[in-house]
Amino acid sequence: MKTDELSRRSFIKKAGQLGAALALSKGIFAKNATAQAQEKPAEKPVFEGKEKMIVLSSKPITLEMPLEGFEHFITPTEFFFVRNNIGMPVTDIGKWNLMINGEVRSPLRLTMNDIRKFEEVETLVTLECYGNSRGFFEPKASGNQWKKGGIGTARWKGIRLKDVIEKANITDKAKHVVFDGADEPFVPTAPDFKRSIPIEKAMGPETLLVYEMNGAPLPVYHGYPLRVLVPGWGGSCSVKWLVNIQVAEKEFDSLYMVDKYRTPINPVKPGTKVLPKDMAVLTDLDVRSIIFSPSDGAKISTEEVLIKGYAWTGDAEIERVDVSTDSGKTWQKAKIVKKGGRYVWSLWEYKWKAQKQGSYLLMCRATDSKGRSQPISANWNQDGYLYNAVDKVWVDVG
Ligand SMILES: Nc1nc2c(c(=O)[nH]1)N[C@H]1C(S)=C(S)[C@@H](COP(=O)(O)O)O[C@H]1N2
Ligand SMILES: [Mo]
Repeated sequence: MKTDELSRRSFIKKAGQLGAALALSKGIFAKNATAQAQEKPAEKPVFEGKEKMIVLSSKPITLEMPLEGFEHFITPTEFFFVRNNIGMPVTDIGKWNLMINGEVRSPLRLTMNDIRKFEEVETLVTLECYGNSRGFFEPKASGNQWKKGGIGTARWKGIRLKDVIEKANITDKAKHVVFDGADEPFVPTAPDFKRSIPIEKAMGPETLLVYEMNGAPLPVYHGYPLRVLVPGWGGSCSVKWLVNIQVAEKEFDSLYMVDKYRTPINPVKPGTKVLPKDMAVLTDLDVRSIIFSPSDGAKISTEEVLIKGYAWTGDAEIERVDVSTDSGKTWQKAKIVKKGGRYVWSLWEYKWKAQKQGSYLLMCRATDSKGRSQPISANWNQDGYLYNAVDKVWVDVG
């Protein structure tokens, strides 16, 4: 989707150019400040408001949450991961509107004021990139090498997508809903980021159009002024900087549907290349749990330690989490200390006291209400999606 020239500028800055980056991060554009920022390329990229993040890539911007971010049940915005596939647009709200067209009897063009008139919903939702933890696949899968931090939980405020779609009055042909954001590729020949979800998920009461995150207007990084939020499904369904919702008969056929975000229909041996026709578009997330404390390689004492982690899943609920402290020989039930419920991660703990010094392999495994559980080694796929093997953390007790 085309916006103005400013949309292609990124948030990269270097120390001493705080002003320009700050103006950008707030969506207040200062023309000469940005020109300066561009003349002197950043030596080490730092992203305003996201200084504590691990930079996986700067163009497009991909920022991973460090382990310390997991200490917060609701992820502070400064720790919330960022995944852009192409550019990042800064929207002038005075010019912005949302178009709803396609297989509808009454196409709509809504301003932010119109959006605000629908019934407001505020809820916690955990968002995870389909590629989170790709960095753990063996052999290596191509793409951003995420560890555990391609996930976060925020308090989102917005309206139900279903209310907007119902107002537009869909035809009998409506089977999919295509979302387009204002972001553009860095080169005109590269494909735009546009994705679709099936109408059933779009009409689910959980699927939202959100304009607030953690009590503040949606930051530019996360889709200002409006994004889709598709709980339980991978982050790529939750299209940011939304400008168009097109109701369609068919699944959208862009690169981001036909080539990416697909997984083999039948499991394959690690390293096997599969053609798109033998793959299907990803839908809901799989069941998963991680340990965030202690961290891998940590040195701990023979005193009692608290093993802490999260568990989450797709269109289901977490039923239980089991922990092993002896390389998977025996498993004990962890205590769920904060149950997130559907679409929100659950915080769990397990008290453990090592009997003697040595190296220990800690593991965790969650089970969900669909009866799904985590495999010992991940289901390998060439693009490294949906990594959900039992988490493995080595600790040294000494
Ligand atoms: N318009 C647009 N929406 C997008 C993307 C994008 O590149 N462009 N990236 C998607 C992907 S792959 C993910 S994982 C989530 C990340 O959301 P976040 O950056 O707010 O954490 O946004 C999704 N929405
Ligand atoms: Mo993603």
